[in-house]
Parts: sequence; structure tokens; C-alpha cells
Amino acid sequence: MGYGSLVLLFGASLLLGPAAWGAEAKKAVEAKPQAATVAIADHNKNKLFDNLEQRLQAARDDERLPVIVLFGEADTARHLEELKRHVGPFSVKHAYGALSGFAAELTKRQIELAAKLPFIKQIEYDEPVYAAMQTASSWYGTTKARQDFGVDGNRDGNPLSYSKNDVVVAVIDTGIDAGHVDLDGGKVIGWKDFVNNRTAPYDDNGHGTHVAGIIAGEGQADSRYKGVVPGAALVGVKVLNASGSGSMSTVTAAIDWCIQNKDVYGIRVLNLSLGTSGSSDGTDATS
Ligand SMILES: [Ca+2]
Ligand SMILES: [Ca+2]
Ligand SMILES: [Ca+2]
Repeated sequence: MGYGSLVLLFGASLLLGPAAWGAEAKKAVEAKPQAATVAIADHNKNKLFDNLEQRLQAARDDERLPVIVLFGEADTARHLEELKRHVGPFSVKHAYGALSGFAAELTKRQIELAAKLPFIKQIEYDEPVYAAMQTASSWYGTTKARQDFGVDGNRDGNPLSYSKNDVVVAVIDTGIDAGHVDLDGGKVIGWKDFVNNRTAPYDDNGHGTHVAGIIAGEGQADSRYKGVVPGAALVGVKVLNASGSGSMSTVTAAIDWCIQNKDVYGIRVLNLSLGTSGSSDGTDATS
């Protein structure tokens, strides 16, 4: 999955306004991925994605590789038990719920055995992902939408308070600093931390806070940097660590969590300002 395809798949571009480049954003951009290599797709339809097959060729039989496995039918728990009976034990990193599948480190031998089982749909290499910065400007139409139609994200009647009845955007990133002057006052109405399992919102990198500010910043620190929809509420989902990096399986776990908690927080939009090397054809687990 390339950076561009993430934006298209999740509609993130609609919410990314003019970039305010700060030290935090620069720090994140320094961690950008290398040039694209192998496609994130299964061209020869043998259930093994190209990015995984390339690594399998170079791996020893007992070497462990991080993978994302999808099942053909629902019920992750039942298929996981069935798979372990066939290929032997392994520890699960993420078991998905809205999606039928999981992420884990499997040996080359386990992967090759799994690919032959009928209930396995596909196996992908779990690509590392990196924070990225969007340079969208007014030609995305965000300024015009606000001016012409009064689109500001507030939908619960009070532009100064935030609830699940406002437009709610889940920011899947490094976290959100909910004490920032432009993001405080209860704007962050939900939080999930897939990196350190902390229960209160924080951001140990700065990229997620920067992105959250572009989406929904109140503009109190500097009115020139008011967000695209200052009345929107946010849900922070931390998938990238303090260095701004993570893995595709964790991004997928975050999307899975957002879908399962969509009604709890009124989530309407997912924002993923991150990318990886390689381009997907839309059949990978994250898509
Ligand atoms: Ca293949
Ligand atoms: Ca409101
Ligand atoms: Ca404020």
C-alpha cells in the first residue's frame, strides 16, 4: 500500500488542509519510507502476497516472519484454533474482529503449510509503516466548502463543546495531545493505544497532534492555523511509536477497532496520514 492509495481508500484527503510545517512534522517526515519495491498483492494467486514470497525465498525454514493472515470466512477464534492444529503453536499479535484474520510471527514452514489450507484466504508480509505529511492545499476544496456551505464539523448544536453527535474523526497515528490549546475542552472524545496500552490520550512523537490540528484545531494558538473542521470531535488511535513507525497489522487492528466502536463514538471518518513502501492492488487486509 502506497501513501496515495491510503488517502484514496479512506478519504483522508478531504480533511487535510494547508500544511503548517513545524519541528514536529519535520521529525516525522525524516522517518519516511524507502522507495517502493514489491507490490502488496498476490499476482500468481497462490495465497502468498508478492512482498512475502520475496522474503520467503531468502528465509530459512525456522525463520520467523511477521505476517497478516486472512481467513475465507468469519470467526477468527475458531479458525485460529484450527490453524494451530495444522501448523503448530504461535503467539498472536492481533486477532481481528470486524475482519476475519490475525497478525503474528510465523516460521517459513508454518507459512507454507498454512497457504495450502482451504480456510486460509491470503497471507501478507506485515509491512512497517511510517508517519507521513500531506501537503494538500485549497484546491482540495476544503476552504470553499467551509466558506460556501458552513461546513465546520459541529453537528450537535454547540460549536464550543464536543460530542459523538458532532462529525467525529478517528486519527490513526502517533496519538493526540488532548491538552493542546487547539485540541482541548473535551475535543478528544475517545482513545485507544495499540502501542503502550495507556488509557489517557498522549502523543510522544507530535505527528498525530499535528495532523489532528490540521483536521480540527480550534485556531486559538494562531487563527491562521485553524483546522479544516474546527467543530469536529476526535478519537485518537495510537499505532505509531515515539519514532513515528509501526506496522501494517497494527494499522489494521486500529481500523478494525474503529469499525467495532463506530457507534460508541459516532466515528464518521478515519484519517491515516501514513504510508509504507510498495503499492497495494486493494486486496490486502488493511484495504
Ligand atoms: Ca503469490
Ligand atoms: Ca459541538
Ligand atoms: Ca481550546
